Amino acid sequence: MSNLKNETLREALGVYFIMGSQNCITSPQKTLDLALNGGVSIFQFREKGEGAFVGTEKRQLAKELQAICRKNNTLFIVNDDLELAKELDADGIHIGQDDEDLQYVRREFPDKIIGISAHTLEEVEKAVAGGADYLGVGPIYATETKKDAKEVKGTTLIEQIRDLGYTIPIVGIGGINAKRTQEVILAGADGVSVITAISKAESPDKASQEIKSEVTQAKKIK
Ligand code: 3NM
Repeated sequence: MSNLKNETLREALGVYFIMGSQNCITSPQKTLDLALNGGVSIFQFREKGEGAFVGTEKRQLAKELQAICRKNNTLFIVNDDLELAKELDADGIHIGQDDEDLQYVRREFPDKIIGISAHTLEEVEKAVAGGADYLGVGPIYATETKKDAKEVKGTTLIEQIRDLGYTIPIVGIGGINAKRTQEVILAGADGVSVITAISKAESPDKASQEIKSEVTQAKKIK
């Protein structure tokens, strides 16, 4: 990815909303619409876990959420489903360490945004060498959302990555809400990835607005 694209992506990662129908307390379409109005800058469709749609229902929901993103000029990323990402011509794909091999995904999607979750410095090194465009680093705080999440690390790994001189765009993930946002950005992240704090908020628009404001304030301090 060129430097120009890299800087555009860094900016877009500010408030990174992730969800699937299983994370929402009202309709996912409504939740996403409100979240985008509030200031979410990039969205990842992650239809995964207990109660998640599969097959046609999953595809249909993905299409509808992508249309909402397009209407709002917001990047649409698909979690760990290469076929769906290809079919919808998504803007990018996010993979975990146990999903498809990064180099294979890069070959399949030479021009798309590819994000990967990283939990150790070794995984970071491999992700950078393998051509990832951004890293999801976590879990920063305890999370109820991902049952097989790794040990909580706070912001230590993000700080280590930056101390080693890596400039790859980073989003922190895991248990992040508005109050915890500044700490993550000040540690060296470009954005915060959030599920529950937006998907289960009484007002997803207000929750997104608050997180956006914290990201903006922290970036001014940096
Ligand atoms: N990945 P919430 S933590 C999807 O550590 C995901 O890689 C994580 O959800 C990781 O904002 C996580 O509700 C769940 O805590 C984040």
